[in-house]
Amino acid sequence: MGAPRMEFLPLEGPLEIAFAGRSNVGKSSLINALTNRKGLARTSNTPGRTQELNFFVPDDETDQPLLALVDMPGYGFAKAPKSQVDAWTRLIFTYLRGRSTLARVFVLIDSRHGIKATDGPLLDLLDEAAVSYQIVLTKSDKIKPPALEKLEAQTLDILAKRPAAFPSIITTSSEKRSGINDLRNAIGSLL
Ligand SMILES: Nc1nc2c(ncn2[C@@H]2O[C@H](COP(=O)(O)OP(=O)(O)OP(=O)(O)O)[C@@H](O)[C@H]2O)c(=O)[nH]1
Ligand SMILES: [Mg+2]
Repeated sequence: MGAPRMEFLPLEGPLEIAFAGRSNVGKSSLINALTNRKGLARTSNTPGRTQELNFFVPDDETDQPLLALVDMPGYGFAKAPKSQVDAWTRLIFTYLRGRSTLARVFVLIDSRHGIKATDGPLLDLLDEAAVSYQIVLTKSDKIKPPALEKLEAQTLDILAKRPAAFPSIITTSSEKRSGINDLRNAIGSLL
């Protein structure tokens, strides 16, 4: 189910796990890797692909699914008009601040770049609203192991000063399918 604006949000029900991060960081690709479904969430080389909050609920025999994975538009640079990007950002922030069934936000960070100033407003919001979040490094196939280790250590230092941040990170590559089981285990322990 897709929600382009707050009034289209589904009723609160299953626990929700949201995937947030800059445009093009790999949110939709990670949801596909997690679910083993190539085209479940639409991905693209062009930043600004995902344009609404998309709620993915597992097929289940019961009427009450246990969880929903929530793909979101990105923030920061996107190939879309500024007014539209501003509207997405408001939608994401309003949803994240006020959703009582939101169990965890995975904040995706590109392994090549680390946490940047554009991630600040999201992390500030989550810290201020005491919404539990965990950093997931993406595209780890694009960086050499020593540089990756350095970035992991730098990222943990930044997180130590952030009250709502989970004190460990998960490093992934949707392309090489690495770290996907770590992410599944993190979701499993939340459930
Ligand atoms: N090499 C590599 N490329 C990746 C990986 N994950 C995603 N990509 C590529 O990065 C681009 C963006 O991926 P998306 O999953 O669409 O990113 P997104 O964060 O959902 O982007 P928006 O919806 O635009 O905010 C695509 O070209 C993907 O193929 C990865 O682990 N490794
Ligand atoms: Mg996307």
